[in-house]
Amino acid sequence: MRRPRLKLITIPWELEVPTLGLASLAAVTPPDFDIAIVDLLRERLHLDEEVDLVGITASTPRITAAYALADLYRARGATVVLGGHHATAMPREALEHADAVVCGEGEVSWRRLCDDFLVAKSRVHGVYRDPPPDLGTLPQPRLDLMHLERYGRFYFPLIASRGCPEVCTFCFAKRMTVGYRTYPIAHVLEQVRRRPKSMLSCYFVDDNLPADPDYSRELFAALAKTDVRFGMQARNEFSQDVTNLEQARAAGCVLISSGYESVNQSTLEGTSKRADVRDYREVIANIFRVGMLPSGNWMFGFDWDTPDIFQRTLDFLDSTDMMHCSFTTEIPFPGTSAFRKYEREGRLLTVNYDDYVGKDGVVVRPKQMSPEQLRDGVRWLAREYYSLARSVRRSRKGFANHKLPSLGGPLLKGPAYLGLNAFQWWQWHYRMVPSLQWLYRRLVSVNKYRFFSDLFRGTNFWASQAPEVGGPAHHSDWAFFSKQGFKRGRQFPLVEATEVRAPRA
Ligand code: B12
Ligand code: SF4
Repeated sequence: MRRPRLKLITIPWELEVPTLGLASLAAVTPPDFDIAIVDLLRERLHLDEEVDLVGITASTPRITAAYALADLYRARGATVVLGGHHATAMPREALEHADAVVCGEGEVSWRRLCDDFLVAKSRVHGVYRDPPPDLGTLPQPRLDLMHLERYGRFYFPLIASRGCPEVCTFCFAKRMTVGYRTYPIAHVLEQVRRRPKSMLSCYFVDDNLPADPDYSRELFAALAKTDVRFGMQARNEFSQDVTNLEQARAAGCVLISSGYESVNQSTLEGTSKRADVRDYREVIANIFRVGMLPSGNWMFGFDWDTPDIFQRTLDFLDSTDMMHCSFTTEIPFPGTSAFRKYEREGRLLTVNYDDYVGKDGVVVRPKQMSPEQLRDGVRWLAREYYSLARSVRRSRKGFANHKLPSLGGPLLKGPAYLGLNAFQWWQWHYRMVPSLQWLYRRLVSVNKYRFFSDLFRGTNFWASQAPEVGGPAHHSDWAFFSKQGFKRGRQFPLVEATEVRAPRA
């Protein structure tokens, strides 16, 4: 008898990084299965390949595509399971497209589900919700099942902890997991050891890696004995203590990304961020001084934000050494307390998940400005921050800081910082400038075809199969993936409130 075939599929947002979630599930899958992990933006999915069990992951802005794919596989007789953040928030909705939905951290439920499947596929149904796994017993994620050579060389995912002890209103972390738990340090070191040598740097996907100072001290001491170079996410209080930063730097940390969220103290308090904006300047300067890149995430459109928030943020950034930023409107993801609040107040402009993209997409009616002001304010800020003059200034500062790392050798240090800024510039401008949108569309759709082995794998299901099985009549890969607004005229629209349909939790 042939072994049951399992496909684990991710529908990423953009050309991103290897998905650790699916690699973690693959690691606990019983050996009875033939497993393949497919990243839909990295390779072609041949729908006619025989498959018995399909697991699909997608975040909210890709969930509509995930549902369509799930419907297709079910129509073809496969058993379909959905998991991840969105499915956890909306299990009943997800169950309309799948035989089973796994809520929260997946390992324990997935193992149980696979065992059910091996007994009889009809046993796989309904919502699986189990206690989170003991991180000390988890095997190494099976990243070897992904085509790692198809991803960039700067981001190999590592993980040392799960969860976050904080309770920010817009964040889903507390719904996904219980408290904050850490992996044994030996497990992390083994992840580091197994990374492909072609990877120039790694990234810890942990929400807040150094949430437990004792653990992080021990981890950094152990990492300092390796040659790994990495980025991580840390709350800003970690960076107030220069000793912490020096330990992280000695361990190989080159970038600290923090959710500063706002320069408006009322916003920090209103969203339970538990931070003091007066500390931010010192925190950013500390990171830079120790020789790491400070990267900041900023959100706009909260109830306490007035139209001057954009100028205030730019002034703040100009006066700091912040090297890298991401800007977005507030996106209340389903399952968060923010989502429930806006829903109660009737302020959600849309619950079409394709619009929950962030950046300049407005999905909530702001209190103290119009939706247009919010969208244009974020765009203005991104344009200004990534203007040529500011990019050059930041790159020069980076070049002059002798403690900062130089990817590719000292001569390439300046160009590397310019490249980082140019990349961010591009990420914003292809959303705002129609000709760059056009170019981006082409780049994404041809991406899959640059790999010789994929050229002869037959058609991808997005191209022709969907209408045949009653799925949505999309005519090309791109048309399907671009639903959320890359089509001309639909670029992150300000959707009218009439489009609201009630989501089911
Ligand atoms: C690293 C990261 C990224 C990276 C890489 C994403 C990737 N390809 O993995 C980058 C920077 C590219 C990124 C981008 C974005 N991200 Co992000 N990201 C994360 C982060 C910090 C870690 C993800 C991770 O690797 N976790 C570790 C693994 C082990 O856990 P996991 O992925 O959750 O998988 C477990 C379970 O979810 C479950 N599971 C997952 N899938 C499946 C499938 C099946 C079948 C089953 C059974 C179980 C299952 O089992 C897994 C093992 O326990 C999370 C926050 C977090 N801590 O999870 C946010 C998070 C996932 N991102 C989020 C968002 C919104 C985005 C963006 C949309 C942001 C934007 N506006 O551009 C994009 C879109 C990404 C996409 N894939 O479409 C949100 C998702 C919210 C939501 N409701 O969907 C999160 C939760 C952040 C937050 N707190 O709000 N992200
Ligand atoms: S500190 Fe970060 S990860 Fe923790 S709850 Fe707040 S936003 Fe989420």
